[in-house]
Amino acid sequence: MCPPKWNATQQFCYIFIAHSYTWSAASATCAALNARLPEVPSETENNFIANMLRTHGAHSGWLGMEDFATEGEFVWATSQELPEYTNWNSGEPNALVVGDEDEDCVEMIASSGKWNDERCEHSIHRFSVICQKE
Ligand SMILES: [Ca+2]
Ligand SMILES: [Ca+2]
Repeated sequence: MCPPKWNATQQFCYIFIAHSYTWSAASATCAALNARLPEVPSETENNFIANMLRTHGAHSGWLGMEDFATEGEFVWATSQELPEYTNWNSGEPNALVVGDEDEDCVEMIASSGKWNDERCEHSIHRFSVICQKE
């Protein structure tokens, strides 16, 4: 059973927060709700998250995935485990370097549900956070 205002799948509860945050601020926002940024085990969950983003008119949303420990090796943030399921956009992750920042965090693009590594401090046009919990 999910709390009021949370949306349920068979595996998780999700809530949409209409605010643009950096990855670390988004992660802290979810942690404050005893939740986390979405970690995606399957296409079913991926589609559900993408639909939530589109329903709310969001451009994209952060996922709980980063390559802080080893550049180019993206892992789920809470478990630090390599993903079994991925849905990278064509040519991603490309680890683009912009200024002093490499792309170490992962966003889901709402229109396609595809993933892109992005600068963690980039919050422009990231009009949303989705949090996930058991
Ligand atoms: Ca990187
Ligand atoms: Ca990228």
